[in-house]
Amino acid sequence: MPNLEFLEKADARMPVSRRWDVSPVALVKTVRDSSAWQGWRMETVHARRPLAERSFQNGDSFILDFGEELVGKLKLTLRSKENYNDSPVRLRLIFAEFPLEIAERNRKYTGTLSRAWIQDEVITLDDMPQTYTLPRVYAMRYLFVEVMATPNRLVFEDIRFTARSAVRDFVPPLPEFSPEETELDRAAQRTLRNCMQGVLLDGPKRDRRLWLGDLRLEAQVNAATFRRFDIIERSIYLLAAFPQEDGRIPACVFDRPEPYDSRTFISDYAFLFADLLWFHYEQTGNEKLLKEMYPLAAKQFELFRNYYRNGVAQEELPAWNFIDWCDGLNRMTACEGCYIFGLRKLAKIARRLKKYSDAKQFEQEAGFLSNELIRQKFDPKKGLFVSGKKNQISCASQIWMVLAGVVTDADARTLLDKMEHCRNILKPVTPYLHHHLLEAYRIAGEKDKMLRHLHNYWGSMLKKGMNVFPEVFVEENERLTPYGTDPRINSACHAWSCAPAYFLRMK
Ligand code: RAM
Repeated sequence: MPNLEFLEKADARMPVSRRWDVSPVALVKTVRDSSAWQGWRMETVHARRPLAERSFQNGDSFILDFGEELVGKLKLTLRSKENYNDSPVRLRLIFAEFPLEIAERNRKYTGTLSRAWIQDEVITLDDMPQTYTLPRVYAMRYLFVEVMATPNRLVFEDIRFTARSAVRDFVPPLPEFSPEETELDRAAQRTLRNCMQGVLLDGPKRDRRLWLGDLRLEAQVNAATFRRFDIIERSIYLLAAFPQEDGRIPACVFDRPEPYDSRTFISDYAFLFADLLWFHYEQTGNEKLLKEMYPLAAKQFELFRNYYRNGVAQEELPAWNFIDWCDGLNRMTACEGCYIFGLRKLAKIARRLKKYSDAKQFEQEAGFLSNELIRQKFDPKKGLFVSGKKNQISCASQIWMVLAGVVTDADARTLLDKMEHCRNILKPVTPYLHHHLLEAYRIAGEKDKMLRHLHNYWGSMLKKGMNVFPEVFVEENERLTPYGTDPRINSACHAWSCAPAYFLRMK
């Protein structure tokens, strides 16, 4: 049974959806370009000529650029050149976040997630003239239109996109931002804006749901930009409304048509719940929420405490352990880092709520685990932490050892330096883990490295032509996808990648 009180509180925080109309800014075409993202870019054909001045016949197609990625609904106003409609009009539409989705539209789909995520439609319209709004919400910058069938020449009187989000306006850049920083900030804010719907979505194209781990990072960027704490609280209440029978907090929930649970659980996300709460408290002072959520946050550690009784787990935790979408990553050390990191935040919450003996117990446990990790998992020769039976070396382990405070200050700086210069190390795949790398640099007092990494990693995305930041980005492997072999399934606007708007404001 869901917690009805929390559901009611979530309801009370339902944001108003802002709407605004956007017209296309140019007619474009796809062009092969080895320097562009995935080998494709859009080239302008006409910047100004109104579409209504032309007419189209069977087999014709065109692509519109709306200037930036938006989330919303498409409205078409159509008429036939002659007023005699012997048969219906049939159109093929593709809504694209990035050029490849249109350029490679006819390739067989080879992804592992449902093909229904791919934003293409065939629509059939009987009456001309008519204005038609497609029922589905799309995330797109480019629209491909193909006239599959028309009884006579077809005119597109008007094509517009009604964008939607809980926020409309970006917050201004800081005066000291360089032009590139302003652009990084803008793309990051756009990414977050597009994901700010009824809840904080992971991505508006896919999966369109609220994930706990994503929310935690979105909450950080929100605090530095839009400051819509109502939506953060709504999201927290929704997650907390659906604990499993043993008390596990879901890794994700659905918001529509009515909130419901996914029965998905991710151990590291669950440990980080305490940090999400503490961060929200620091921003808002909402102690009531802390009190309401404390038992659930504490429960997540209780469920796994036994696995860490010897200081280091002997086997993988029996759950989905995420950390990053990196094939072959051993997640044991990083997960323990998340456990300790979360536990320290839980101790802070306990102290704030005057639960002093709980706080003390959590602090002691975190201290014990930290010492054991250094004793059992630190390789003094390499100067790096290892993970799993095969002593795997990954960036993920080092990042989480710093974040968990297992190593601090000069030791943390040395560790991050060793990590940077280690040749055979497993690197992060998602902006999610890269966000944590920035955070590790920040708390180790390496602000220059933090900014350098931000400019390198997110700056390359801009150079590749992105105006929002994606779910996965590995410069050397542009077609990488966590879901099979079809990059069209990837989400190009994924809020766990909006880090720049947060870290740039921390200088
Ligand atoms: C994917 C989503 C989401 C992430 C999970 C683990 O389905 O992209 O962002 O939190 O995986």
